[in-house]
Formats: sequence, structure tokens, C-alpha cells
Amino acid sequence: MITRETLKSLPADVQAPPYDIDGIRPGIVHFGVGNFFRAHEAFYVEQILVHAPDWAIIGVGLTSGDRSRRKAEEFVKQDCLYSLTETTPSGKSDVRVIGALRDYHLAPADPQKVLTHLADPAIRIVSMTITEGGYNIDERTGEFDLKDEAVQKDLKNPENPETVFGYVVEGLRRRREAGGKAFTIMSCDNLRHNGNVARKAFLGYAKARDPELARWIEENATFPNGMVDRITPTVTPDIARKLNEKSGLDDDIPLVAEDFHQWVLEDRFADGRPPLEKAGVQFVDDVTDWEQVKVRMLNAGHIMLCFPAILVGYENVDQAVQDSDLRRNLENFLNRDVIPTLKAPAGMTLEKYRDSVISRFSNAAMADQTLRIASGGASKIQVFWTETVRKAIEGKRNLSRIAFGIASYLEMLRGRDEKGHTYESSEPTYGPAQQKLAKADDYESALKLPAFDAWRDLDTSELDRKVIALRKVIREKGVKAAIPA
Ligand code: CS2
Repeated sequence: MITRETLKSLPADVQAPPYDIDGIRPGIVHFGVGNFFRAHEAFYVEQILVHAPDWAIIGVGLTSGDRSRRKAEEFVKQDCLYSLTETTPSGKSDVRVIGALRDYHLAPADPQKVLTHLADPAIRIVSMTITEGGYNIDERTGEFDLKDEAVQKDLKNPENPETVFGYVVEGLRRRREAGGKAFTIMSCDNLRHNGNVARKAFLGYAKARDPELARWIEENATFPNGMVDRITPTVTPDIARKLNEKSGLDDDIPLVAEDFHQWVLEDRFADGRPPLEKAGVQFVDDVTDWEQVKVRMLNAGHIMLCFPAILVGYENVDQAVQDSDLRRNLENFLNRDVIPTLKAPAGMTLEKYRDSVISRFSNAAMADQTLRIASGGASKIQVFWTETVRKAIEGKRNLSRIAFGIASYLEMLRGRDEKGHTYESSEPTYGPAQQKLAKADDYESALKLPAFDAWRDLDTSELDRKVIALRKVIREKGVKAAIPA
């Protein structure tokens, strides 16, 4: 366990927070305190607290259950301190203890406590990493899904919410009633136009709750779009042990991430913002081109690599990218399907970006997991591949690589690799009926899964035919035999 006491006698190579930890105060509430948030937003905020001590972060977890409770206990026991090890592809590492997260609440344990923070004028930003699928948008209509059970529950009992939408909107209602200001709602998820998606989601909920409140939120809150980037693996007990061995710390919640990190953000804040430019955040007027490149190359490439890699039996991303067949497929996908239909932001070359992505995937010191990348594949496919798929179908381009990606995803969902090992592929948005489709033996019925909803309005007959044929090849001859030339 590390505590405030530990900060007084850190091992020589471990950096301490560069500010007085008793002198910082919260200005941000963050929903979804996962590893990515801890290695990204918290890492950036950590560096500016020395200049602006009133932007520390209060974390909120929304899920109940044993795992969430254990996580909350671990955070609180360590006074929300944790170590971050940054590793370069050549294996060089740096360790620091991060103190920017100053408190952590499990919302279901004390909803009113969370609402009190959200109503507090000191909180000027509410940020979130709630996953690509967490915004409750129906891909077929593109609208916030009011029929969702949890949303319905919150609408019936809005002052005791359970969803992030319920919390944020109730927090804003209290601020309005007190004559206060709205806060900035800042999504840090890997979505194209994450701010616009958040806007649609929170206003969608607010309109159903109270149209006048929704109008006030629309006029007073802001939803900046941002591109976020840092590969942050899951920390298994084995990785945790190795990290501690190396750092000399005894951290119950250590973290590892690549040395690369990037955050491009629109400068639209409702009530001020931390001077994040001092930590390297790029503020721009329009983030569109940046996020397109990141999502359509890095994230899309990640799943194009990892779905088939899981079938081959690779556990780690660096092993997958060292495999010449899988790497060639990834390069062909980026070179032929993505780059020709993508616009580079000024000053960026897509070929260079591609090379950096491949080098980042090769970072063996992180032991990033193929199953982490594949988890939530249904939402990731829609967010990361849609643009490329739509452009390919509409432009009558070659569909083989996309079909191979989809066929690999569907075969991967069946939970058994080519060596006969079974694994758990997690699809949190699939209910029992969809799980059944995902495990079905035939090659066709899984094409009804919502993973492909975002292009269902197009004529997919050729794509579907190819997917079915490739699934057959994968099952009969192995995934490598199905890789398009
Ligand atoms: C990954 C991301 O889970 C995924 O699909 O592609 O978590 C990726 O590591 C981050 O977006 C990197 O910024």
C-alpha cells in the first residue's frame, strides 16, 4: 500500500507530485475512473496543479458489485495516490506518483454525496470516460435512447439517479436553482466528436426530464470535442508485481502506459479551465481532423489487428504486430482502405502517423492485451470502422479487408482460439439474445448483431457474402488462410 507517508520517502527514481498535496482543491468531477483516465487526464492535470491548485479531481464510479467496491476501497485506502510507469518501445521507463485524484466515491453507495459535489460551484468541469458504448445512443436513429431501462428509472426518480445522465442533469438542476453557473461537460472517450455525442446524450435526457432545464443547460453548459490518446493496458496481478518490483513501491493500484500521450481539445469551457497547455495539451478551434485520424487509424487498426490475433492465440498486441501476416493485413488496411479516404490535419503526414502507430503497437514492455482491445468490440466497430466501411461501400472500393475484419470479429466472439484455448470476450452491450446470436454455429445469423447497425441503411449484400465466405475459411482452414492478399 502507498500512502501520504510514502511520499516522504519515495525510492530515488520515483517522482513525487510537484506540488503540496494538502494545498490542492477539487475543480473537476470525473465519471469512470479507469486506467486510461488515470494515465491521461489525471496525468495532464497532475502537471498543472503546481500553477493552478484548484483543479484537482474527484473520481466517481457508477457501477455497484464486488469488483467496484473493492476498487473503491483500494483507492480510498491509498488516499487515491497511485504510481504511473511510462515505458518507451525500447523498454526505458519513468515512474511517478500521481496525486491529482483527491477523492473517490462509489455513486451507488452514496448518491447524495456525488450530487453535492456536482452542485458545488467549485466544480467547474465534469469529465468522463464511460466507454464508446456508454452514451446510450441508438446507432440506427442516431438519437439518445429514452427507452433504456436505467434511463427510464432515472426519469421516474430524477433526484436519486443511477446513470451518468441522471447525475449530471440533476447536478445542473441544483446549480440552476441556486442561481449558479453550469459546468463544462467534457467527454474523454474515443468517439468522433465526443463532445457532440455527449451533448446529444445529456440534452436528450434533460429534454425528457424538463425541457426548460434542458434549454438552460444548452445555453450555459459547453461540450468541447477532444481527441485523447495514450495506450494504457490492463494491469494484471502479474504486471502489478513486476511494476512494484521495478519501482520499489508497494502500490496496490499501479499503472503502466506508453510514453506517448496526446490530447487535442477545443477551447470551449463554461466556467474556466485549467492551464492544460502548460502540460502539452493542444487547444484548437476544430478537432475533427485530429480525431478522425486517431480513431480511424490507431483504434481501427487496433481491432483490425487484435480480432484475428486472438484467434491465432496471441495474448499481447506486440506479439500480434510482430506476426508478419497480421502486420501485413494491418498495413494493407491502413494504406488501401483508410489513408486514401482520410484528411490529415495541417502539419501531419498520414504515412508517418501510420508508422508511429505500428511502433506503438510493438511496445512489448507494456504487455498490452489483445482481449482488452477486443472488449466492447460491438461499439468499437461502429465508432472506429463506420466511416471506412461507408466510404468503401459507397465508393465501390475493395471490401475484402473489411470483410476479413468482420469475419474475424464474429469468429472471435465464439470464445475459442485455434489452439483450442477458450477465453472470455466481453461485450457489455449485448443482452442474452445477442449473446446467443454471437455464439451461433451458422455463418449468417450473427450479421444481425448491432455491431453493424451504423451501415445497415446501405446495400451490404456483397460485404455480407464476403464475410460469410471468410468465416467459413477461418473455421475450416484457420484465420491466416483468410487474410486477403
Ligand atoms: C484501444 C484503445 O480499446 C481500444 O480499442 O484502441 O484503448 C487505445 O489503446 C487508446 O484509445 C489509445 O489512446
